[in-house]
Amino acid sequence: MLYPQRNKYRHFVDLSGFWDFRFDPDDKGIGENWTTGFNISRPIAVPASWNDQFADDRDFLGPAWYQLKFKKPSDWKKKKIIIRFGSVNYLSEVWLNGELVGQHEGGHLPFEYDISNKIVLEDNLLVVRVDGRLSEEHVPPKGRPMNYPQTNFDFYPFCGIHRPVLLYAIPTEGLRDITVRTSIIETTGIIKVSIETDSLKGAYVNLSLKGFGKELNYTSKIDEKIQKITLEVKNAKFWNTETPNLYDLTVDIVKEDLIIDSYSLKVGVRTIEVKGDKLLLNGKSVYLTGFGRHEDFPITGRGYIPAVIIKDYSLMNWIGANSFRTSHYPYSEQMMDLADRLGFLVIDEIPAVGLTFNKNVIARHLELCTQYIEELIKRDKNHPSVIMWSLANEPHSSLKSGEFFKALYDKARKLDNSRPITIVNMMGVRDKAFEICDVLCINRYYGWYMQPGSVNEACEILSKEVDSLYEKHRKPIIISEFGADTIPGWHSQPPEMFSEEYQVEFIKKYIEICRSKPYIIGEHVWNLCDFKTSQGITRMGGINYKGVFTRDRRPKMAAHLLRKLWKFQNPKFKYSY
Ligand code: BDP
Repeated sequence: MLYPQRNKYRHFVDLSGFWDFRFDPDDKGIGENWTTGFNISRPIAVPASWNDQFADDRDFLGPAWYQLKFKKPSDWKKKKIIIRFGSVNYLSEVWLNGELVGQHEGGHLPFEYDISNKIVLEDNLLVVRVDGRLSEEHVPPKGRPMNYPQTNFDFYPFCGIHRPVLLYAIPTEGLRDITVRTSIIETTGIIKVSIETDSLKGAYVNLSLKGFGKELNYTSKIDEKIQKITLEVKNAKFWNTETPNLYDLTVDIVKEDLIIDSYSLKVGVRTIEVKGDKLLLNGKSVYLTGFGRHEDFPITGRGYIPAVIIKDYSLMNWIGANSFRTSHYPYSEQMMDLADRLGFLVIDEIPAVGLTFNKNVIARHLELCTQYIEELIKRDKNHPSVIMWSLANEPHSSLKSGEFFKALYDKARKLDNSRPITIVNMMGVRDKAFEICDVLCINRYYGWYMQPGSVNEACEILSKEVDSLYEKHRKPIIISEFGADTIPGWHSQPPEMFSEEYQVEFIKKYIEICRSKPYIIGEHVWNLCDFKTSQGITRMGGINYKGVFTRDRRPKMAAHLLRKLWKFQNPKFKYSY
């Protein structure tokens, strides 16, 4: 999937701004034809969740309606015109000038519609109905009445148009997709490029790869829908966490001596593989330090805010993190682009959190998870930063999950055989799903939910458990979550739960265990920042306080500890050249 781009042949406009909005508590919008526009409304910011923008109705999850009037740019002639939504949570339906253009399920992945035949030059009216109500059939699913809103997952079910809505124009015939795979032979970088075009028999594709004072060019005649081209870069500058070198690849389509389409892409030459109990980046052992995160910020909820992305990367860099997991859903495309540019390793997760394998929903959940992994790989396949796909976070069952995840794993493997695949688990040694994973990710809270207050006892249990897991599976293990709720400014000596001292002790002792086991290849603290979740007796003020930074990004004591451990006391296999 090619992100919209601006050049001589491709254009886009960002429809972000203030839109018209209204709640539809009686679900009467369709019956009353709001699809053709509605008069009563209030302004809302797009992109952003709707929940915290107003003084009322924070927990209203839908349906709700958005509308926007826009004009088509007058110079977009003879173009294919597409409307693209980066993310809308959860169900969406889109109408243009009263005509339905499409429906989408799932909150964190892009979707787009060809509106060439529906758009007019002046007064276009775009109407979007969004429904974020929770349901057991959805992924992620609704939970039991132990929290409010009733989620089966621990983050607030923010709703709305969360990422930019782009209107874009591309040539009616031209490039449709580009897939890049890289490998390394000694000092040579091998770049395999697959280029998908409309059927343009007789036209040519021109490739140019530029970077580090070199330029490689290649021309090939278009015979098939997909052209496969291999470039060899001698003495290549490889991509890694310390020097995230990126080349500029440009693909031009040339028909009858005229360029008719062009697209540019950043390419990082790197390999990633699991060998024995190690994860190898460019053939060298890499050890992950970092976090599970959330896309979460006051007022804007799960909405895309460029400055927060920059701040989070800056804090992760300050603290010495080299990686993160997109817990528990895919993050924005801009976040992924910056991971490439700044040299972060990403475990890229679909929004499959809280799966129960209940027999009434299992088939629908598998369909949705399959759709999500397809959409995710299509979107993120070209990022050198993506080192692993994660098929789920903490699925509930140990028995039924085997078959479910085998199907999902096979799907992901078929779409991308170049990256390891994992499932982030809480079940432990009995879990069937672990048999198919390439890397074992486990979330552990001994010393918090179990053995509360006793970090030493917790770590003894953890130590034994990881040994038996490794004994059984002989695969590398990442402790993908561990952490303790910590009220900023709350202190105690000796350390007690909820104090900053307890979080420090908890994280320090877990990290000692990680560093004492050669097969543990990563430590991801839960969470980078405090984040909003549903209300419940374990979540004061509806906040999960396991962040090492507050929700407004101020460090707790644990942040300074991590900086010391990650930045200045190098982990066991710190990646270096
Ligand atoms: C883990 C979940 C994560 C929660 C965390 C917690 O993966 O989403 O936020 O527990 O309880 O089990 O803080």
